[in-house]
Amino acid sequence: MNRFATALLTAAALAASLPAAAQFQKPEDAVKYRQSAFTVMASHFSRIAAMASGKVPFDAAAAKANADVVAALSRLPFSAFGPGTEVGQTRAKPEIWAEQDKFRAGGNAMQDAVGKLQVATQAGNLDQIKAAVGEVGKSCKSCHDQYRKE
Ligand code: ASC
Repeated sequence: MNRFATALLTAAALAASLPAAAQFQKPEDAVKYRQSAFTVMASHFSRIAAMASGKVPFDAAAAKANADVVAALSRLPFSAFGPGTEVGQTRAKPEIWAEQDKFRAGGNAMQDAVGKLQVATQAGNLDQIKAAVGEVGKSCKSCHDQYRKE
């Protein structure tokens, strides 16, 4: 193999293994991205939580629409916690990067709980939605307790 081909293959292998941070031009962009995803997710989750707690009347179609948004957004933040994105004044604790597998497992648990919430809203059953909201809330809190500064 000539030197050019070797260089090309090396570049391709490198590109395939690029850290998630490479999806962002600057580490600060990753921070903004993940914070934005969590902010919008929390907004839509809180609309369902308000129905579950009786603060606002139950609207099955709205609950489902909000759960769909939460489910889509729940998949976004974790690629933005890649190596090198431990920057800026944020509440993200260094443990996120020290225990990446454990952190990611917490994210998976949250996504699973959100999936169950989505199913509950598809059924339009308020009792099922209340239970699922409780489980999603627990999954949020679990990671916040471990990985988010006060
Ligand atoms: C929310 C929200 C969170 C979680 C958490 C649950 O609505 O914004 O971060 O629920 O408070 O304990």
